[in-house]
Amino acid sequence: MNRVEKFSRSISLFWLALIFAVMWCLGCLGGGGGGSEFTGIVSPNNSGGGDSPEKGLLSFGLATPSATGVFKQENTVIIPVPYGTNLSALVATFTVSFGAIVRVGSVMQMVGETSNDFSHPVTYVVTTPGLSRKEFTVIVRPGKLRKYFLASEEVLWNYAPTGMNVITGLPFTEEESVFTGNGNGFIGSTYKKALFFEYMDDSFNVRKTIPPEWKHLGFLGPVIRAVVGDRIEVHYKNMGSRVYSVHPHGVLYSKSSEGSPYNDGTGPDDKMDDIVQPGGTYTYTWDVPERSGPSQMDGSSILWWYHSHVNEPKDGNSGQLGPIIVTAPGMERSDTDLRPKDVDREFVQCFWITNENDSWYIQDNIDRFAAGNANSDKVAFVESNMMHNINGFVYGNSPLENMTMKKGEHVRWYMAAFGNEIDLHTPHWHGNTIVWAGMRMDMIELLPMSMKTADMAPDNPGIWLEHCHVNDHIMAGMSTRYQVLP
Ligand SMILES: [Cu+2]
Repeated sequence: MNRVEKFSRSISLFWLALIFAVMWCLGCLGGGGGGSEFTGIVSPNNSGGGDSPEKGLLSFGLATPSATGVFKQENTVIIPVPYGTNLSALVATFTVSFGAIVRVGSVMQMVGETSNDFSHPVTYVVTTPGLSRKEFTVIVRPGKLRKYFLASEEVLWNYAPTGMNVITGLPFTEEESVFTGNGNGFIGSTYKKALFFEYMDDSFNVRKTIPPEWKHLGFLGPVIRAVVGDRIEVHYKNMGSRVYSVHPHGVLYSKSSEGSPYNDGTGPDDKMDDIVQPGGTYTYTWDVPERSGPSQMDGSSILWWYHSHVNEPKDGNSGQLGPIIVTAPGMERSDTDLRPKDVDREFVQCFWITNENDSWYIQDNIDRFAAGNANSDKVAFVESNMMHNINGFVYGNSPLENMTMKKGEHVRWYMAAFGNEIDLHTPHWHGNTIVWAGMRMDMIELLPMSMKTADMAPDNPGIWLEHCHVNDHIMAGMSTRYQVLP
Protein backbone atom coordinates (compact mmCIF):
# COMPACT_ATOMS: atom_id res chain seq x y z
CA MET A 1 0.00 0.00 0.00
CA ASN A 2 1.55 3.34 -0.99
CA ARG A 3 1.24 6.62 0.86
CA VAL A 4 -1.65 7.95 -1.23
CA GLU A 5 -3.70 4.78 -0.65
CA LYS A 6 -3.00 4.92 3.11
CA PHE A 7 -4.12 8.53 3.22
CA SER A 8 -7.36 7.92 1.31
CA ARG A 9 -8.14 4.90 3.50
CA SER A 10 -7.74 6.86 6.72
CA ILE A 11 -9.98 9.59 5.28
CA SER A 12 -12.62 6.94 4.46
CA LEU A 13 -12.46 5.50 7.98
CA PHE A 14 -12.85 9.00 9.40
CA TRP A 15 -16.05 9.63 7.45
CA LEU A 16 -17.39 6.20 8.27
CA ALA A 17 -16.84 6.81 12.01
CA LEU A 18 -18.49 10.23 11.73
CA ILE A 19 -21.57 8.76 10.02
CA PHE A 20 -21.93 6.07 12.72
CA ALA A 21 -21.59 8.70 15.46
CA VAL A 22 -24.36 10.83 13.92
CA MET A 23 -26.59 7.79 13.48
CA TRP A 24 -26.04 6.79 17.13
CA CYS A 25 -27.04 10.29 18.35
CA LEU A 26 -30.13 10.31 16.17
CA GLY A 27 -31.00 6.89 17.55
CA CYS A 28 -30.80 8.24 21.13
CA LEU A 29 -33.04 11.17 20.33
CA GLY A 30 -35.50 8.95 18.46
CA GLY A 31 -35.61 6.57 21.41
CA GLY A 32 -37.38 9.09 23.64
CA GLY A 33 -34.71 11.44 24.92
CA GLY A 34 -32.27 8.79 26.08
CA GLY A 35 -34.76 6.93 28.28
CA SER A 36 -33.86 3.47 29.63
CA GLU A 37 -36.83 1.56 28.12
CA PHE A 38 -35.66 -1.50 26.21
CA THR A 39 -37.24 -2.03 22.83
CA GLY A 40 -35.23 -4.95 21.46
CA ILE A 41 -36.67 -8.21 20.23
CA VAL A 42 -36.54 -11.17 22.58
CA SER A 43 -35.78 -14.40 20.81
CA PRO A 44 -35.25 -17.07 23.42
CA ASN A 45 -34.81 -19.88 20.90
CA ASN A 46 -31.53 -21.55 21.78
CA SER A 47 -30.51 -21.84 18.16
CA GLY A 48 -30.29 -18.04 18.12
CA GLY A 49 -26.81 -18.04 19.63
CA GLY A 50 -25.12 -17.29 22.94
CA ASP A 51 -26.30 -15.82 26.20
CA SER A 52 -27.31 -12.17 25.98
CA PRO A 53 -29.01 -10.24 28.76
CA GLU A 54 -32.12 -9.41 26.76
CA LYS A 55 -33.07 -13.08 26.30
CA GLY A 56 -34.08 -13.79 29.89
CA LEU A 57 -35.22 -17.40 29.60
CA LEU A 58 -32.77 -19.41 27.49
CA SER A 59 -34.17 -22.92 27.73
CA PHE A 60 -37.00 -24.64 29.55
CA GLY A 61 -37.83 -28.26 30.28
CA LEU A 62 -39.10 -30.65 32.91
CA ALA A 63 -37.13 -32.91 35.25
CA THR A 64 -39.69 -35.76 35.59
CA PRO A 65 -40.96 -36.75 33.11
CA SER A 66 -37.95 -35.54 31.19
CA ALA A 67 -39.23 -33.21 28.49
CA THR A 68 -37.90 -30.34 26.41
CA GLY A 69 -39.85 -27.14 25.89
CA VAL A 70 -40.35 -25.66 22.45
CA PHE A 71 -40.47 -21.85 22.20
CA LYS A 72 -43.45 -20.54 20.24
CA GLN A 73 -43.52 -16.89 19.25
CA GLU A 74 -41.31 -14.91 21.62
CA ASN A 75 -42.55 -15.81 25.04
CA THR A 76 -44.61 -18.99 24.99
CA VAL A 77 -43.12 -22.38 25.78
CA ILE A 78 -44.93 -25.61 24.93
CA ILE A 79 -43.83 -28.86 26.59
CA PRO A 80 -45.28 -32.20 25.44
CA VAL A 81 -45.52 -34.82 28.20
CA PRO A 82 -46.69 -38.42 27.89
CA TYR A 83 -50.33 -39.44 28.12
CA GLY A 84 -51.33 -39.99 31.74
CA THR A 85 -48.77 -37.58 33.31
CA ASN A 86 -50.01 -35.98 36.54
CA LEU A 87 -49.61 -32.25 35.96
CA SER A 88 -50.30 -31.07 39.51
CA ALA A 89 -46.69 -30.92 40.75
CA LEU A 90 -44.03 -30.88 38.04
CA VAL A 91 -40.50 -29.61 38.53
CA ALA A 92 -38.97 -27.44 35.84
CA THR A 93 -35.38 -27.25 34.68
CA PHE A 94 -34.41 -24.05 32.94
CA THR A 95 -31.48 -21.84 32.06
CA VAL A 96 -31.57 -18.06 32.19
CA SER A 97 -29.35 -15.14 31.32
CA PHE A 98 -26.53 -14.38 33.76
CA GLY A 99 -27.80 -12.97 37.03
CA ALA A 100 -31.50 -13.37 36.20
CA ILE A 101 -34.11 -14.06 38.87
CA VAL A 102 -37.15 -16.20 38.11
CA ARG A 103 -40.46 -16.07 39.95
CA VAL A 104 -43.90 -17.60 39.60
CA GLY A 105 -46.24 -15.25 41.46
CA SER A 106 -44.15 -14.32 44.47
CA VAL A 107 -42.30 -17.63 44.70
CA MET A 108 -38.66 -17.69 43.68
CA GLN A 109 -38.02 -20.61 41.32
CA MET A 110 -35.07 -22.93 41.84
CA VAL A 111 -33.88 -25.06 38.93
CA GLY A 112 -34.78 -28.71 39.45
CA GLU A 113 -36.41 -28.04 42.85
CA THR A 114 -39.51 -25.86 42.77
CA SER A 115 -42.70 -27.58 41.66
CA ASN A 116 -45.75 -25.98 40.07
CA ASP A 117 -49.25 -27.02 39.06
CA PHE A 118 -49.19 -27.20 35.27
CA SER A 119 -52.82 -28.20 34.78
CA HIS A 120 -53.15 -24.57 33.60
CA PRO A 121 -50.58 -22.36 31.84
CA VAL A 122 -47.96 -21.04 34.29
CA THR A 123 -46.40 -17.59 33.94
CA TYR A 124 -42.69 -17.38 34.68
CA VAL A 125 -41.41 -13.85 35.36
CA VAL A 126 -37.73 -13.42 34.55
CA THR A 127 -35.91 -10.34 35.77
CA THR A 128 -32.40 -9.68 34.56
CA PRO A 129 -30.05 -7.06 36.05
CA GLY A 130 -30.70 -3.67 34.53
CA LEU A 131 -33.65 -4.94 32.55
CA SER A 132 -37.38 -4.75 32.95
CA ARG A 133 -39.21 -7.98 33.75
CA LYS A 134 -40.16 -10.46 31.02
CA GLU A 135 -43.04 -12.89 31.22
CA PHE A 136 -43.00 -16.38 29.71
CA THR A 137 -46.12 -18.51 29.52
CA VAL A 138 -45.39 -22.20 29.93
CA ILE A 139 -48.01 -24.63 28.64
CA VAL A 140 -47.57 -28.32 29.44
CA ARG A 141 -49.40 -30.32 26.81
CA PRO A 142 -50.39 -33.75 28.10
CA GLY A 143 -50.54 -36.46 25.47
CA LYS A 144 -53.99 -37.63 24.38
CA LEU A 145 -55.19 -41.20 24.01
CA ARG A 146 -55.79 -42.05 20.34
CA LYS A 147 -57.92 -45.16 19.92
CA TYR A 148 -58.07 -47.03 16.64
CA PHE A 149 -60.18 -50.07 15.83
CA LEU A 150 -58.31 -52.03 13.23
CA ALA A 151 -59.21 -55.33 11.58
CA SER A 152 -57.57 -57.65 9.07
CA GLU A 153 -60.14 -58.78 6.53
CA GLU A 154 -60.00 -60.97 3.46
CA VAL A 155 -61.36 -59.19 0.41
CA LEU A 156 -60.88 -59.11 -3.36
CA TRP A 157 -58.61 -56.35 -4.65
CA ASN A 158 -58.43 -55.28 -8.30
CA TYR A 159 -55.13 -53.61 -9.30
CA ALA A 160 -56.67 -52.29 -12.53
CA PRO A 161 -60.38 -51.60 -11.99
CA THR A 162 -60.77 -49.58 -15.21
CA GLY A 163 -59.54 -52.54 -17.26
CA MET A 164 -57.25 -50.30 -19.29
CA ASN A 165 -53.95 -48.44 -19.23
CA VAL A 166 -55.04 -45.04 -17.90
CA ILE A 167 -51.58 -43.52 -18.51
CA THR A 168 -51.76 -44.12 -22.28
CA GLY A 169 -55.56 -43.95 -22.39
CA LEU A 170 -55.51 -47.15 -24.44
CA PRO A 171 -56.39 -50.81 -23.93
CA PHE A 172 -53.63 -52.94 -22.43
CA THR A 173 -50.97 -54.03 -24.91
CA GLU A 174 -49.93 -57.66 -25.11
CA GLU A 175 -46.90 -56.89 -22.95
CA GLU A 176 -49.00 -55.09 -20.32
CA SER A 177 -51.57 -57.90 -20.32
CA VAL A 178 -48.89 -60.15 -18.82
CA PHE A 179 -49.89 -58.59 -15.46
CA THR A 180 -53.57 -57.89 -16.03
CA GLY A 181 -54.83 -60.57 -18.42
CA ASN A 182 -57.10 -63.26 -16.99
CA GLY A 183 -57.55 -66.73 -18.49
CA ASN A 184 -55.33 -69.46 -19.90
CA GLY A 185 -54.06 -70.25 -16.39
CA PHE A 186 -53.30 -66.62 -15.47
CA ILE A 187 -54.98 -64.91 -12.51
CA GLY A 188 -55.38 -61.41 -13.99
CA SER A 189 -55.63 -58.18 -11.99
CA THR A 190 -57.93 -59.26 -9.13
CA TYR A 191 -56.58 -61.13 -6.10
CA LYS A 192 -57.90 -62.25 -2.76
CA LYS A 193 -55.94 -60.36 -0.10
CA ALA A 194 -56.02 -59.60 3.63
CA LEU A 195 -56.22 -55.81 4.05
CA PHE A 196 -56.49 -53.58 7.13
CA PHE A 197 -59.79 -51.77 7.69
CA GLU A 198 -60.80 -49.23 10.34
CA TYR A 199 -63.96 -49.73 12.40
CA MET A 200 -66.07 -47.34 14.49
CA ASP A 201 -65.67 -49.23 17.78
CA ASP A 202 -64.65 -52.53 19.30
CA SER A 203 -67.90 -54.21 18.29
CA PHE A 204 -66.34 -54.27 14.79
CA ASN A 205 -69.80 -54.00 13.24
CA VAL A 206 -69.50 -50.79 11.24
CA ARG A 207 -66.51 -49.85 9.12
CA LYS A 208 -65.37 -46.23 9.31
CA THR A 209 -66.03 -44.33 6.08
CA ILE A 210 -62.84 -43.45 4.22
CA PRO A 211 -62.84 -39.64 3.77
CA PRO A 212 -62.26 -38.39 0.20
CA GLU A 213 -58.75 -37.10 0.99
CA TRP A 214 -57.64 -40.61 1.96
CA LYS A 215 -59.19 -42.62 -0.87
CA HIS A 216 -55.83 -42.53 -2.69
CA LEU A 217 -54.52 -44.99 -0.08
CA GLY A 218 -55.94 -47.79 -2.22
CA PHE A 219 -55.18 -51.13 -0.60
CA LEU A 220 -53.15 -49.66 2.28
CA GLY A 221 -54.61 -49.70 5.78
CA PRO A 222 -56.05 -46.54 7.38
CA VAL A 223 -53.74 -43.77 8.61
CA ILE A 224 -53.00 -44.02 12.33
CA ARG A 225 -52.20 -40.51 13.58
CA ALA A 226 -50.76 -39.04 16.77
CA VAL A 227 -48.98 -35.98 18.12
CA VAL A 228 -45.74 -36.24 20.07
CA GLY A 229 -46.73 -37.03 23.68
CA ASP A 230 -49.79 -39.07 22.71
CA ARG A 231 -50.53 -42.71 23.34
CA ILE A 232 -51.92 -44.89 20.53
CA GLU A 233 -54.19 -47.79 21.36
CA VAL A 234 -54.86 -50.16 18.50
CA HIS A 235 -57.82 -52.40 19.27
CA TYR A 236 -57.15 -55.12 16.77
CA LYS A 237 -59.40 -57.90 15.55
CA ASN A 238 -58.20 -60.59 13.20
CA MET A 239 -61.18 -61.22 10.92
CA GLY A 240 -59.08 -63.26 8.53
CA SER A 241 -58.75 -67.04 8.21
CA ARG A 242 -55.11 -67.23 9.31
CA VAL A 243 -52.84 -65.73 11.99
CA TYR A 244 -51.73 -62.08 11.81
CA SER A 245 -50.36 -59.35 14.10
CA VAL A 246 -49.75 -55.59 14.11
CA HIS A 247 -46.13 -54.46 14.35
CA PRO A 248 -45.35 -50.70 14.27
CA HIS A 249 -42.26 -48.76 13.24
CA GLY A 250 -40.89 -45.72 15.09
CA VAL A 251 -43.28 -45.50 18.03
CA LEU A 252 -42.34 -46.74 21.52
CA TYR A 253 -43.64 -50.18 22.47
CA SER A 254 -42.96 -52.75 25.13
CA LYS A 255 -42.50 -56.44 24.35
CA SER A 256 -46.23 -56.96 24.84
CA SER A 257 -47.06 -54.59 21.96
CA GLU A 258 -44.34 -55.41 19.43
CA GLY A 259 -46.49 -57.78 17.38
CA SER A 260 -43.68 -60.10 16.32
CA PRO A 261 -42.80 -63.64 17.44
CA TYR A 262 -39.12 -64.45 17.86
CA ASN A 263 -36.67 -65.71 20.45
CA ASP A 264 -36.58 -62.52 22.53
CA GLY A 265 -36.37 -64.09 25.98
CA THR A 266 -39.83 -62.98 27.08
CA GLY A 267 -42.46 -65.06 28.88
CA PRO A 268 -46.04 -65.94 27.91
CA ASP A 269 -47.44 -62.60 29.18
CA ASP A 270 -45.37 -60.73 26.62
CA LYS A 271 -46.22 -63.08 23.76
CA MET A 272 -49.99 -62.52 23.52
CA ASP A 273 -49.36 -59.78 20.93
CA ASP A 274 -47.07 -61.89 18.75
CA ILE A 275 -49.71 -63.93 16.97
CA VAL A 276 -53.44 -63.14 16.89
CA GLN A 277 -55.56 -66.15 15.96
CA PRO A 278 -58.42 -65.92 13.42
CA GLY A 279 -61.35 -64.33 15.25
CA GLY A 280 -59.04 -63.21 18.05
CA THR A 281 -58.49 -59.70 19.42
CA TYR A 282 -55.59 -57.87 21.02
CA THR A 283 -54.99 -54.28 22.16
CA TYR A 284 -51.62 -52.84 21.18
CA THR A 285 -50.35 -49.83 23.17
CA TRP A 286 -47.78 -47.58 21.54
CA ASP A 287 -46.40 -44.34 23.00
CA VAL A 288 -45.20 -41.41 20.94
CA PRO A 289 -42.32 -39.74 22.80
CA GLU A 290 -40.09 -37.04 21.36
CA ARG A 291 -37.87 -39.65 19.64
CA SER A 292 -40.88 -40.84 17.60
CA GLY A 293 -41.65 -37.39 16.23
CA PRO A 294 -40.03 -35.05 13.72
CA SER A 295 -36.36 -34.23 14.34
CA GLN A 296 -34.43 -31.07 13.46
CA MET A 297 -34.24 -31.78 9.71
CA ASP A 298 -37.85 -32.97 9.44
CA GLY A 299 -40.93 -30.92 8.74
CA SER A 300 -43.93 -30.71 11.05
CA SER A 301 -44.88 -34.39 10.58
CA ILE A 302 -43.28 -37.70 9.63
CA LEU A 303 -44.25 -41.11 8.33
CA TRP A 304 -43.97 -44.48 10.06
CA TRP A 305 -45.53 -47.77 9.13
CA TYR A 306 -47.43 -50.69 10.65
CA HIS A 307 -47.71 -54.20 9.27
CA SER A 308 -48.32 -57.79 10.27
CA HIS A 309 -45.12 -59.50 11.37
CA VAL A 310 -45.97 -63.16 12.08
CA ASN A 311 -44.42 -64.19 8.76
CA GLU A 312 -43.38 -60.74 7.61
CA PRO A 313 -42.77 -61.41 3.87
CA LYS A 314 -45.91 -63.49 3.33
CA ASP A 315 -48.11 -61.29 5.55
CA GLY A 316 -46.91 -58.25 3.63
CA ASN A 317 -47.49 -59.76 0.20
CA SER A 318 -50.96 -60.73 1.39
CA GLY A 319 -51.67 -57.00 1.98
CA GLN A 320 -51.05 -56.36 5.68
CA LEU A 321 -49.65 -52.84 5.90
CA GLY A 322 -50.62 -49.23 6.55
CA PRO A 323 -49.20 -45.80 7.48
CA ILE A 324 -48.63 -43.98 10.78
CA ILE A 325 -48.21 -40.18 10.78
CA VAL A 326 -46.76 -38.32 13.78
CA THR A 327 -47.22 -34.54 14.05
CA ALA A 328 -44.86 -32.27 16.02
CA PRO A 329 -46.30 -30.94 19.31
CA GLY A 330 -48.21 -27.73 18.85
CA MET A 331 -48.36 -28.18 15.06
CA GLU A 332 -51.66 -30.12 15.06
CA ARG A 333 -54.70 -28.17 13.85
CA SER A 334 -56.77 -29.12 16.89
CA ASP A 335 -57.18 -31.86 19.48
CA THR A 336 -59.15 -33.92 16.97
CA ASP A 337 -57.63 -32.78 13.67
CA LEU A 338 -53.99 -33.85 13.77
CA ARG A 339 -53.03 -32.61 10.32
CA PRO A 340 -50.10 -30.18 10.58
CA LYS A 341 -51.14 -26.52 10.56
CA ASP A 342 -48.61 -25.64 7.86
CA VAL A 343 -49.76 -28.35 5.41
CA ASP A 344 -52.80 -28.07 3.12
CA ARG A 345 -52.89 -31.55 1.64
CA GLU A 346 -51.29 -34.90 2.38
CA PHE A 347 -50.59 -37.96 0.24
CA VAL A 348 -49.17 -41.30 1.33
CA GLN A 349 -47.69 -43.53 -1.35
CA CYS A 350 -46.16 -46.99 -1.24
CA PHE A 351 -44.13 -48.10 -4.28
CA TRP A 352 -44.02 -51.87 -4.25
CA ILE A 353 -43.75 -54.94 -6.46
CA THR A 354 -46.26 -57.04 -4.57
CA ASN A 355 -45.33 -60.67 -5.07
CA GLU A 356 -48.71 -62.38 -5.22
CA ASN A 357 -46.88 -65.72 -5.66
CA ASP A 358 -45.71 -65.27 -2.06
CA SER A 359 -49.18 -64.37 -0.70
CA TRP A 360 -50.96 -66.76 1.68
CA TYR A 361 -53.79 -66.77 -0.84
CA ILE A 362 -51.97 -67.80 -4.04
CA GLN A 363 -53.70 -71.20 -4.15
CA ASP A 364 -57.10 -69.57 -3.42
CA ASN A 365 -56.43 -67.20 -6.32
CA ILE A 366 -55.44 -70.00 -8.69
CA ASP A 367 -58.59 -71.88 -7.71
CA ARG A 368 -60.85 -68.87 -8.06
CA PHE A 369 -59.38 -67.04 -11.08
CA ALA A 370 -57.48 -69.73 -13.00
CA ALA A 371 -59.92 -72.61 -12.67
CA GLY A 372 -57.52 -74.38 -10.33
CA ASN A 373 -54.74 -74.74 -12.90
CA ALA A 374 -51.87 -72.29 -13.11
CA ASN A 375 -50.36 -71.85 -16.58
CA SER A 376 -47.77 -74.58 -17.18
CA ASP A 377 -45.14 -71.98 -18.11
CA LYS A 378 -43.91 -71.49 -14.55
CA VAL A 379 -41.71 -68.48 -15.35
CA ALA A 380 -44.50 -66.66 -17.17
CA PHE A 381 -46.99 -67.46 -14.40
CA VAL A 382 -44.70 -66.17 -11.65
CA GLU A 383 -43.98 -62.98 -13.59
CA SER A 384 -47.71 -62.39 -14.15
CA ASN A 385 -48.20 -62.18 -10.37
CA MET A 386 -45.48 -59.57 -9.76
CA MET A 387 -47.73 -56.54 -9.40
CA HIS A 388 -45.72 -53.34 -9.92
CA ASN A 389 -48.06 -51.01 -8.06
CA ILE A 390 -48.46 -47.73 -6.23
CA ASN A 391 -50.94 -48.18 -3.35
CA GLY A 392 -52.37 -51.23 -5.11
CA PHE A 393 -52.91 -49.62 -8.52
CA VAL A 394 -51.08 -50.36 -11.78
CA TYR A 395 -51.01 -48.43 -15.07
CA GLY A 396 -52.52 -45.26 -13.60
CA ASN A 397 -55.68 -46.88 -12.23
CA SER A 398 -55.75 -44.69 -9.09
CA PRO A 399 -58.70 -42.30 -9.66
CA LEU A 400 -57.42 -38.83 -10.60
CA GLU A 401 -59.97 -37.07 -8.36
CA ASN A 402 -58.20 -38.65 -5.38
CA MET A 403 -54.84 -37.30 -6.58
CA THR A 404 -55.85 -33.66 -7.03
CA MET A 405 -54.42 -30.51 -5.43
CA LYS A 406 -54.43 -26.77 -6.03
CA LYS A 407 -51.65 -24.50 -7.22
CA GLY A 408 -49.96 -22.76 -4.29
CA GLU A 409 -50.97 -25.29 -1.67
CA HIS A 410 -48.42 -26.80 0.68
CA VAL A 411 -48.58 -30.47 -0.27
CA ARG A 412 -46.83 -33.12 1.80
CA TRP A 413 -45.91 -36.45 0.22
CA TYR A 414 -45.22 -39.31 2.64
CA MET A 415 -43.29 -41.82 0.52
CA ALA A 416 -42.43 -45.44 1.23
CA ALA A 417 -41.37 -48.64 -0.46
CA PHE A 418 -41.88 -52.23 0.60
CA GLY A 419 -40.85 -55.66 -0.60
CA ASN A 420 -37.74 -57.36 -1.85
CA GLU A 421 -34.34 -56.77 -3.48
CA ILE A 422 -36.11 -55.68 -6.67
CA ASP A 423 -37.94 -52.92 -4.79
CA LEU A 424 -35.49 -50.14 -5.62
CA HIS A 425 -37.81 -47.32 -6.57
CA THR A 426 -37.26 -43.77 -7.74
CA PRO A 427 -40.62 -41.94 -7.70
CA HIS A 428 -40.47 -38.99 -10.07
CA TRP A 429 -42.98 -36.17 -10.37
CA HIS A 430 -43.46 -34.54 -13.74
CA GLY A 431 -44.32 -30.83 -13.79
CA ASN A 432 -43.41 -29.78 -10.25
CA THR A 433 -40.53 -30.09 -7.82
CA ILE A 434 -40.22 -31.20 -4.21
CA VAL A 435 -37.98 -30.46 -1.27
CA TRP A 436 -36.65 -33.39 0.69
CA ALA A 437 -34.25 -33.02 3.65
CA GLY A 438 -33.67 -29.41 2.64
CA MET A 439 -32.70 -30.35 -0.92
CA ARG A 440 -34.57 -29.52 -4.14
CA MET A 441 -35.37 -32.47 -6.38
CA ASP A 442 -38.11 -33.91 -8.57
CA MET A 443 -37.60 -37.53 -7.49
CA ILE A 444 -36.52 -39.42 -4.40
CA GLU A 445 -34.88 -42.78 -3.75
CA LEU A 446 -36.65 -45.58 -1.92
CA LEU A 447 -35.56 -49.02 -0.70
CA PRO A 448 -37.75 -51.61 1.05
CA MET A 449 -39.28 -49.91 4.11
CA SER A 450 -37.64 -46.54 3.41
CA MET A 451 -39.91 -43.79 4.71
CA LYS A 452 -39.34 -40.29 3.39
CA THR A 453 -41.41 -37.14 3.71
CA ALA A 454 -41.19 -34.60 0.87
CA ASP A 455 -42.88 -31.21 0.46
CA MET A 456 -44.26 -29.75 -2.76
CA ALA A 457 -45.53 -26.26 -3.52
CA PRO A 458 -47.20 -27.01 -6.88
CA ASP A 459 -46.87 -24.00 -9.19
CA ASN A 460 -47.64 -25.71 -12.47
CA PRO A 461 -51.29 -26.57 -13.16
CA GLY A 462 -52.13 -29.60 -15.24
CA ILE A 463 -52.48 -33.38 -15.23
CA TRP A 464 -49.03 -34.80 -14.55
CA LEU A 465 -47.37 -38.18 -14.63
CA GLU A 466 -45.81 -39.58 -11.49
CA HIS A 467 -43.90 -42.80 -11.92
CA CYS A 468 -41.06 -44.97 -10.73
CA HIS A 469 -38.05 -44.11 -12.91
CA VAL A 470 -36.69 -47.67 -13.08
CA ASN A 471 -37.25 -48.62 -16.73
CA ASP A 472 -38.50 -52.13 -16.06
CA HIS A 473 -40.96 -50.79 -13.48
CA ILE A 474 -42.31 -48.18 -15.93
CA MET A 475 -43.06 -50.94 -18.42
CA ALA A 476 -44.72 -53.06 -15.73
CA GLY A 477 -47.18 -50.36 -14.71
CA MET A 478 -45.68 -48.45 -11.77
CA SER A 479 -47.18 -45.14 -12.81
CA THR A 480 -49.97 -42.84 -11.72
CA ARG A 481 -51.21 -39.33 -12.47
CA TYR A 482 -51.76 -36.32 -10.23
CA GLN A 483 -53.61 -33.13 -11.02
CA VAL A 484 -52.81 -29.53 -10.08
CA LEU A 485 -55.79 -27.20 -10.40
CA PRO A 486 -55.08 -23.53 -11.20
CU1 LIG B 1 -39.55 -48.93 -9.14
